Amino acid sequence: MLYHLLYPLHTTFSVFNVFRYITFRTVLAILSALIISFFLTPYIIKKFHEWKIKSEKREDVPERHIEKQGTPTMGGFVILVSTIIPTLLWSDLRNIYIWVVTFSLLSFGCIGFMDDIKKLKSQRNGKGITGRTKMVLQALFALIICIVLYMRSDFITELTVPFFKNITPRLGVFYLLLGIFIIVGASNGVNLTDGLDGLAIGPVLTVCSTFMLFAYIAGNIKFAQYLQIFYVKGAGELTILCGAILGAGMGFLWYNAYPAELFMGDTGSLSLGASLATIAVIIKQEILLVIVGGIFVIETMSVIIQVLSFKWRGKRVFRMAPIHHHFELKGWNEEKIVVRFWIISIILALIALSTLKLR
Ligand code: 57M
Repeated sequence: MLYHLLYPLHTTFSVFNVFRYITFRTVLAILSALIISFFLTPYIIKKFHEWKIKSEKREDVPERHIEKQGTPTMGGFVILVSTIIPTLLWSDLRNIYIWVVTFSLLSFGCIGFMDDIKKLKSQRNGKGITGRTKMVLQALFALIICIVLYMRSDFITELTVPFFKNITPRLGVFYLLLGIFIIVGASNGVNLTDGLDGLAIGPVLTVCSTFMLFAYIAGNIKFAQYLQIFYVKGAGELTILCGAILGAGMGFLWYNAYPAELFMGDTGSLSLGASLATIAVIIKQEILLVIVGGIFVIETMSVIIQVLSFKWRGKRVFRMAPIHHHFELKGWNEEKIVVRFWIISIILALIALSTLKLR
């Protein structure tokens, strides 16, 4: 909104011309998201303590988690507020992609919110909405997102295969299935990862920073042609949205770093995962998400392997899945696991960046 108010003033005062630039508005989005998140979170923590919005009590957790019970949850609410306000302030609101990703944040945030509220109401068994209901709602919202994108005349149903510039399989209508799979998968991947202080938000920040750059390049015809990636008209505005997630995420991490004063809850994890995947679908970097979001993939795979192995062989592969619990039970410190996972995530982001030149 401020963009629409301030930029037209450039005809009278040339200084306002600066609001034309995506880079400048991205910096403003990062800073305003950081400030909102930084100052709103302590207030929310205080209120959530008063309203008893605290994480559930469970007995089946590694010992160290017992002392975490009672930590306020649903911090995703602050992440959503401090992402959406700066996005609305600094981006071009005529851009469809801004609205699609905002819808993704809000719709998956609502599913998470319903789950968190249900868990709070059933404190004794910590049960949220059923897995089936969650999955149906996720698939439904992902379908809406994919259909809106698919209906656009300029939507590309080809896939970018990292490292192979000449291989771009065209999926046609099957793209819808892939899109739904990626959005639902990423949403659940972030959710499964969110089990230690700072563990999920760290990789979210690296994915988001990487996509910030890719969105900028994809939306700029000269850069896209030079780096031989798909040009997506209008995708550049998503740089601002990525900046807002980055700022909001850093503000959240300030309080979620060990020992966490607030958890993001499903409200945060489901919405962040879905929105990053939606951005990947728009900027045509679906497979790259698997690389840069490798931590979420590893965590999800560990659960799948564990469940299948137990079903078929009656034996566990890991001491406990998702894999961060395995390292905890091996005696690694929580901070060590988290920082090591962050390091892996940064390395994966560097590999993702290298795909711009190695192809
Ligand atoms: C929810 N919730 C955290 C917090 C956070 C199929 C199965 C693998 C599902 C999985 C599961 O339920 N995963 C999703 C995980 C919980 O955190 C809350 O949940 C939100 C995220 N959804 O924002 O509100 C606890 O995690 C800890 N935490 C932190 N710091 C944070 O910043 O320390 C969270 C955020 C918090 C806190 O202790 O209370 C969670 O882990 O419960 N289930 C599992 O993960 C279970 N695994 C399991 O059963 N493995 C089996 C099979 C099925 C694969 C096996 O290995 O044999 C574990 N869940 C729990 N205890 N609670 C097992 C141990």
